[in-house]
Amino acid sequence: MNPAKNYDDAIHNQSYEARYLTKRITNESMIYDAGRTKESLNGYWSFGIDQYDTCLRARWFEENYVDKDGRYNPMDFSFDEWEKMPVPSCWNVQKEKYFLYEGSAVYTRTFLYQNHGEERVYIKFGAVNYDAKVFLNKEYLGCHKGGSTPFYVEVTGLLKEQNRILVVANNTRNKDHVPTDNTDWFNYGGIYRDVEIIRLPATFIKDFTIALVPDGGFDKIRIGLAIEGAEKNGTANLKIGGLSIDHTVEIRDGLGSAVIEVRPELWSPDNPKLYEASIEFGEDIIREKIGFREIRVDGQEILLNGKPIYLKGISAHEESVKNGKAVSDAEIVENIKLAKEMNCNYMRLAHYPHTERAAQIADEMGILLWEEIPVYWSINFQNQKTYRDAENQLTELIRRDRNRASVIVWAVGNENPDTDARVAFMSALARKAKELDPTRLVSAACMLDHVNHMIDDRLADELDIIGANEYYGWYQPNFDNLVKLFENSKPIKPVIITEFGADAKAGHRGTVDEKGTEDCQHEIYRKQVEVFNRIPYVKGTSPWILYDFRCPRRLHPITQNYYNTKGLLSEDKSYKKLAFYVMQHFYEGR
Ligand code: GCB
Repeated sequence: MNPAKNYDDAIHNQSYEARYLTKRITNESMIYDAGRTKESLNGYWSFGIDQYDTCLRARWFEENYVDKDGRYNPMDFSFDEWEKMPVPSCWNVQKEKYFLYEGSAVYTRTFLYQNHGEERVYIKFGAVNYDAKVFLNKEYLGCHKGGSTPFYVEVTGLLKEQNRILVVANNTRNKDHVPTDNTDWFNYGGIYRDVEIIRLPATFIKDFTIALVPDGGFDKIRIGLAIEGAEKNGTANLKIGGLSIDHTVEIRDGLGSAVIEVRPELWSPDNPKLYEASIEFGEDIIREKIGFREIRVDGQEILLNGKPIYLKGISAHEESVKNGKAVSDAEIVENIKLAKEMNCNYMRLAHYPHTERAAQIADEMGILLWEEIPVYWSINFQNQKTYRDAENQLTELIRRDRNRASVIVWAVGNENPDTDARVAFMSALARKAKELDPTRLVSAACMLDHVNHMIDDRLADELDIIGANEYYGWYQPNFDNLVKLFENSKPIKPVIITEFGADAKAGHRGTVDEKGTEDCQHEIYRKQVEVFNRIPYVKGTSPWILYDFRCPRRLHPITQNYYNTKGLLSEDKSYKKLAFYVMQHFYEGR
């Protein structure tokens, strides 16, 4: 054994992780970046699977680290000789040997930087699953937890002409994480969304909200601003060309807000009208396309722009066979087109925040969205750290997407057991969502009482819409109990059937009783929609799911083969199953 080589590891074997947990990157360092110019750090990064976390233990990021006693802890290779991995991407789909890998991987690249007069600089990561530790020029900058939301690292004063950035990305599942170690989807790994540099002036717009005031009048827009930097007082200027708005907003102690009387043309799935808006403060300017619409609940009705709407939806994971979670714009457009072909006006983006591009594209194409955080099944509701992690992910999602007209629902979880700890945990999240965004609806996909056949969840008190997942005809074999469930339930709020469905291998045919066939799936869909049509308080559905998706828990060799086959299309979306047409027909008539 070479003692020098193992020196650091031996000392820190017990505690090396703790060293990196002190600096957390949270929503506090978030900056509003939609509509800003950014520079890409995407491309081919040097990449190494680091199964034993040697980078963190032996400080590879310091590149031949010498400890305080002068002992030398060498790296016996150079990063530049490593294999290359595209960023963004999921390592699982880049090489077969990485397909099932869970653990740490080191990503690093060099880049040149020249100051163009900016005084603050950030690096944005669109998403890294699950845990990311970021190093710049041998210095540790911090750790972000949460696999689907963006994070921002300030690098002001740390950039040189030649720089090395290094990220340790770790997708190990953990019972205290959000999601926990057990889910019904594939656990992809890597830096799978864009990495970008953002250059800013000394004082800049840190946060920006703009929305129609949801009072039923459609004649007021509220804008909110948060400024960071030395100049905390002054005036900001909002311009919306198409509405002849040129409005001054007073900024005091870094905050400003204004209500502007104006009657915009309203955004809806049928008329996805977007206005070009710009907001300027000092040397900083953000330019964005903004839609204005109102979403509200009145008794058991959901009102879009004051009119009752039935949410004709479909659930979708963020996945493609080729790219894993690193879906392209073309794939998002394809999904929305397929949903529209099914006559949908709405999609449920399950079970975690999808890329911000999804909501931006939905704004353009006109489809309503449910966005969700991965408070999925039995996470550790007792653990305060788990709560903080969930709340941070919720905050990062809402602050990222709250100017998107397409997004109408923030969902705080899916199918969680009804314990006191869970009710407290998720009620706090629902309240947080309302605090961050009073203009949208809050919901959760609730589990039903399958003993008494009732929609009965204590969390419902905190929700605007009750989401109900039910699998009558599939996991609950006696279909008649679905009718009982609706008879027994007396919700005072709108209910949407957030999930129903059945497995069917594409092209696999048989009788309606043969599980795993398209015929059985078709029959379950046919019976389901027939019942929904008779229940006045059901105000929408988002069946499970648009297309088949990878899932390590699905082992049936013929009908599953490590895929959840509840899709209405095959996993590559090339084939529509019979049930697709049931939904197309059902939605056509609503
Ligand atoms: C559910 C879950 C979803 C699963 C689905 C299934 O209730 O919410 O994530 O994939 O059931 O297929 O069992």
